Amino acid sequence: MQELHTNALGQLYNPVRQAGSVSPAHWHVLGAGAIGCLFASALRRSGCPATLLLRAGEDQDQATIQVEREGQTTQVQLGASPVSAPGHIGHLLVTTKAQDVHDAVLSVAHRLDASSQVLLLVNGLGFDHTLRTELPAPAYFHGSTTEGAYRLQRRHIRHAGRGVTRIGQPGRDSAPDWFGQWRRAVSPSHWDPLIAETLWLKLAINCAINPLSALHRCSNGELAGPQLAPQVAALCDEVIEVSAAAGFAKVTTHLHQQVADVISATAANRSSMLQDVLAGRSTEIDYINGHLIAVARHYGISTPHNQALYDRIIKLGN
Ligand code: KPL
Repeated sequence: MQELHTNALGQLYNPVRQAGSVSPAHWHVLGAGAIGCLFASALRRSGCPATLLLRAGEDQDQATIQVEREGQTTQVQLGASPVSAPGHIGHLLVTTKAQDVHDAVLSVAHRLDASSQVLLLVNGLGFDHTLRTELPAPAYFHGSTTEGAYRLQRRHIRHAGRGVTRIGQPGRDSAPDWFGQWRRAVSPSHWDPLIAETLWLKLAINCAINPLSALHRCSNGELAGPQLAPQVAALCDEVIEVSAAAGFAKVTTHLHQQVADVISATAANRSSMLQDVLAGRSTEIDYINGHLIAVARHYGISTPHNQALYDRIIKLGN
């Protein structure tokens, strides 16, 4: 009898029949935060081998992830491997903070080659330029997700809200072989031929929400109030101007409304940057407003509102 597996939505399926003769990709995961744990456990539960990559000094070959969802806790057993181990990595999922991507991927460079597929599911933009020059061999993919998960304890997360995951490679219309299995594990996932636009829109929205909420230590919803809404609008205006210069005019046509929609849909949430500031972690500001400012500079555009917020976040010293 064939073994049935459960995908992240709790649906049963037969991985062998659905995947044809393709053996499941073995995913290694760098960055065991909330999203890393969520996707690693979903991949494992759907029948893909999945291994957490451990920092130097951590020495174990098994790891357990606990996922709380709608009051129920599921334990998922995965492989574990120190980054310094020798084995080849065919499929690498990177879910670190933007500022950690470069060093994290380089720490497993000896395990990657031209056949390796590296999926960067990371906030912000511009974190991979140096990496791609220093390590050009693997195929790099980008992703963006609206799945809502947060960390309760180490490798113990709550899956608070279902979202959509988009994956793509700029300039590539069709999905690679591994995407069929990925999609059964992490559902719903879409192959996105316009991933560059998707990532730019996410950046645009994050520029307007993240630093303001982090500086005022307020929930996303408070940005809609009379004191902060004009600042959100001023940030959006600058982002729209830079977007037009950078070839993303269409992406930000409705930016004011899109930002208002995200603020209202996530009203009770703390932005990821506020969470970083409150936890004393470094922020992703260089890869959000910092990236926008760098692109603006390239086109000779001044962005005083984004610059002022950038400077204030940098001054926090995280
Ligand atoms: O992506 C987010 C973040 O916090 O980084 C938003 C959309 C702003 C939700 O909080």
